[in-house]
Amino acid sequence: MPIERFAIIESTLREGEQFAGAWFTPEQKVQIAQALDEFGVEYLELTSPMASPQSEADCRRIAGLGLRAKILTHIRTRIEDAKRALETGVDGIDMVIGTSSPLRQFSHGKSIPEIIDMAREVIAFIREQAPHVEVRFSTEDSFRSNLVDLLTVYRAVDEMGVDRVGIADTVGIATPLQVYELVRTLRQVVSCDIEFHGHNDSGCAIANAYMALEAGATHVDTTVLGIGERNGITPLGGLIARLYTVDKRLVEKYNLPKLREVENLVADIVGVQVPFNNPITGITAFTHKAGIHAKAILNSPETYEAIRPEDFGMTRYIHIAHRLTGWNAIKYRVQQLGLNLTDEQIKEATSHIKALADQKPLALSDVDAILRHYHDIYNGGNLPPKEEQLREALEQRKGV
Ligand code: HCA
Ligand code: CU
Repeated sequence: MPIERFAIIESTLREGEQFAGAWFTPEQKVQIAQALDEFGVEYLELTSPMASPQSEADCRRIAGLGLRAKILTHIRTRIEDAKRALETGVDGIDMVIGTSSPLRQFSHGKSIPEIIDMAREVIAFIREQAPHVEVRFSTEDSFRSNLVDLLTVYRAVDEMGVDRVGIADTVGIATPLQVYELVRTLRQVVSCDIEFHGHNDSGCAIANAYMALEAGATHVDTTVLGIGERNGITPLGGLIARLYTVDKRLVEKYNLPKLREVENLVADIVGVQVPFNNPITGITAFTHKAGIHAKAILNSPETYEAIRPEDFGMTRYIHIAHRLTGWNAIKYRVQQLGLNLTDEQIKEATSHIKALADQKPLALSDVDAILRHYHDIYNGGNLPPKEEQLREALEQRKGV
């Protein structure tokens, strides 16, 4: 099923607040909300106003900012939670209840018919009090829930008129195929929208979110850098990279160059580094190293880049100071430095660089020194130097 339409529910200010390192001040929450709004996510999900007095105040404040994104808050399936949520002025309410047997047994202790009754009461209350407010109902721990139980609950709440049902891989165990199959099945059972919320305990959060969309889900939960309970959920940037490489047009609606700024902001606030291998914004995401790669990239970046760094305000880097380097990449550096060397001379310098790189790690400044030296030798005296003279001259240089 091709992805026709989808929206991001950005939960850095809810799931992200459950990250071990997160302690957001009200001002930081506003900053994060504004940055995500500028990026263009369709929804922001906020911590329940029942969590604490400050959480309630923050919810009201962000709901009152007049952002483009719709503001949601996340509650238990209870009337008192729904009441408090409505008082904050949010655009929508995401309610949740556990349906798996571990959660039914050890958390709330309710049976499936009791869960349906609770949902009916809360949904009817919200519909009656605030017909314009979006309602979503989700089942926590969906992948450890009995399929018949799950579908029974979803069908019931769909008939009660919710806007969306949510599937949650709360403990991060679902495989992409399981997600696909569950969403496909659910798509046949309900007529409302479908949301997917996936934890990353087994490293499948991006793949699972993508498979949910492929199977017909309409909404995906993300957080910036994937922060959340334990090791978190689908990261915003990773989902964007996944969708971009399927079809760039899927993510054209977002302000892509803003991604790095949003990630840096959240990384600073929660006291983590952006991982070196983060999709798109990781420090090595556009660094090319092997000679074969560097040569092709210099001819045409699409050879080894599935993502255009410029689309995200990033730049590529060609790493040439190592033993895997090639003469084409070295030639590029010669041109950057404005040196005058023939292809043959560059090949000779490249052999030299490779031989040195076998002895010790090189820095770019080492390569530059070698190239400048070759330039001086070949352009200073008119006679090409003998190999021994060259080696001697090079070995005399400190740090080479
Ligand atoms: C949690 C709740 C939740 C809710 C997801 C949802 C989960 O366990 O903290 O509302 O769909 O992962 O189940 O984040
Ligand atoms: Cu979660």
